[in-house]
Amino acid sequence: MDRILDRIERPQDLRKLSTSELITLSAELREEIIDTVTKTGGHLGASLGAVELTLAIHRVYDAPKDKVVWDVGHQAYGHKLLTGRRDQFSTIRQYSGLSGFPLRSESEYDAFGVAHAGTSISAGLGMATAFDAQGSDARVVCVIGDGGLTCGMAFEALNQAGHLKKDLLVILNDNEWSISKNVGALSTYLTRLTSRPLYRRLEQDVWELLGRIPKAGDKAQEAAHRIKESLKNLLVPGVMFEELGFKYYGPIDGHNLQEVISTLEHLKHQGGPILLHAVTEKGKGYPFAPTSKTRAHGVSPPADPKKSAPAYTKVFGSTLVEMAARDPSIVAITAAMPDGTGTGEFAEAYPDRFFDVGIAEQHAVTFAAGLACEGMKPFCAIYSTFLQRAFDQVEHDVALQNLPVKFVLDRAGLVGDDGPTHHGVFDIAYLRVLPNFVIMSPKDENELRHMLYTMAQYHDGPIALRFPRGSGVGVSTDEALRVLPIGQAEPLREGDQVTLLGLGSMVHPCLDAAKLLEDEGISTGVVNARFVKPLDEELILELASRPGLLVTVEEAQRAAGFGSAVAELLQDREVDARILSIGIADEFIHHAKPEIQHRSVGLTAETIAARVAKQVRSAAPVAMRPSA
Ligand SMILES: Cc1ncc(C[n+]2csc(CCOP(=O)(O)OP(=O)(O)O)c2C)c(N)n1
Repeated sequence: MDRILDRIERPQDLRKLSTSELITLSAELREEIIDTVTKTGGHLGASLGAVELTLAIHRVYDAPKDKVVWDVGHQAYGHKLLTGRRDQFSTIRQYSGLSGFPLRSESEYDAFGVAHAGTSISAGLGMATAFDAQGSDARVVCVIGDGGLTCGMAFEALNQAGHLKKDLLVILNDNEWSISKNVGALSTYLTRLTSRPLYRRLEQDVWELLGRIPKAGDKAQEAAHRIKESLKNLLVPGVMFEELGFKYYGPIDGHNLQEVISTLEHLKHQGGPILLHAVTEKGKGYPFAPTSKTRAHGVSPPADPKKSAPAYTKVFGSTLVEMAARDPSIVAITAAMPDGTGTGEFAEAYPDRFFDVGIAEQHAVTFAAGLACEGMKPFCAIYSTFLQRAFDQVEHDVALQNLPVKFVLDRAGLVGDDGPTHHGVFDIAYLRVLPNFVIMSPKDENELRHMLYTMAQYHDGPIALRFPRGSGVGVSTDEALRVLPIGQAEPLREGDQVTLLGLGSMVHPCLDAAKLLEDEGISTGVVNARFVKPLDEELILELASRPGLLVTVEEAQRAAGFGSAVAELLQDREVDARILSIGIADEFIHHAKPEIQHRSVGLTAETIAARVAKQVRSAAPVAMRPSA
């Protein structure tokens, strides 16, 4: 069938359409997004909820000259479809296809690269300030969700925007949902704003009344303004945005295209910082289950039936609940991701000991530090990539004071389709440099359970545990939990020519690689490193004193990683050993299926074996040191 969508090559084409055609187009956009994303997986709910906002913005503003800055960017699928990427849309999140997020290198319409929340107002304000300095009349529109607005940096930006008074439109896309239901005092405040018909009516009445006063003079205008202000203060608790220097408009129905377009047309010609509050429905048009805890936030492509092992996330969540039953000092903290981090189960079992702080990783860490000061055992569950944002809090508030905060870093390693914004590959580097930290990584779900128990029993300082996205390896789990000796590795297999020292997710690929090497006649041992810090110095020094090659393997950046720690140890002890460090090189890894990513960076059994075999062959027999 002839679709309007197929005629849209650029946003300017929208100007030719009537309102009823735009409404038809909104239905086509939804259909296209649902059809594609249910196959590829991706962020469905946010994009469906933002369809009318997207259409209205591109109808009224003049991108790419005007800049549209999406917060998080997971709601920008409609934007991609309207900005010349319709033909590639089916490749979204696939290897060498479109990114799931706005990306400057992908399109001139993607004004700012994004995926971590809360950045839009800061970036948009920077652009608006640049335009002002350059005398440009380009406009800037930021679109931020009610979840994104819980980020500290969003408020830092509002604070400066209200002060600088540059022309900036912030559209607050309020659907009352973050990934899960949005929580916190700010969310309650926004709900109050959206349920205040009395104020809207009174405000209307005042202006209507004024309209009837012939040629109202300055004094009457001023009096009316005062009446309006006092009504607001009486009926709207806070008027927070106006006090921060923004003109507040709304709330409007973010699905009423006509209303959104006419509001934007009006606002486009207003100066200064403006906040437009639009109320939308997350997942609009998608038949998500009414019980859905995430409003179709993200959907996965059809599951692989072979993968029956439980997800690491799930094992973490249920083990935490199990430990908490016996230990009332255990509390859990998440930054807006109860389901993603597996702490949802804990929230249900122990609601009084569970804290969803909003998208506020920095606060989460220092909040945990305070809890630890007073003898609680805070398990701070944050994805590896999102903890990056709280580095200073981790260093200054936790490590420096040697507080026993327990960091649980899910999605450590390559994450697949979400791509470089979400890979958890820097955590070893950013945690390893901090004195007092213990850092560990389990080889399977059973070891994860013991490591969690070890964390709970460890009181000497901060301790972090990193594990990968996805399923465990399918081992059976011990019922009784036990403490693992801090800094002790686990030898798994003996070999004379090579020892693979694998960390966490790389231990099993190392075991498989050892078999492949053995088949080629290269005798290979494997050690499960378990700890990045402290290292099992005794064992590593002993391994290094043997003839043959010592190979470290980690799913993280090589720079400042686990291999670097081993190399530093050997350098400090003046041990002259042959070592090879396998990890991720100095580059960002594109989105693709994890299997493709692992192969491309050399972290599969086959690629590890090939690399090691090459090294052994090229070095032997010259560099092979005689045994002591
Ligand atoms: C710093 C950071 N922490 C966590 C996340 C994970 N995350 C992705 S989307 C999202 C919720 C965003 O909610 P909102 O801004 O209201 O947008 P909506 O999905 O409702 O449109 C979260 C927590 C993130 N992207 N960035």
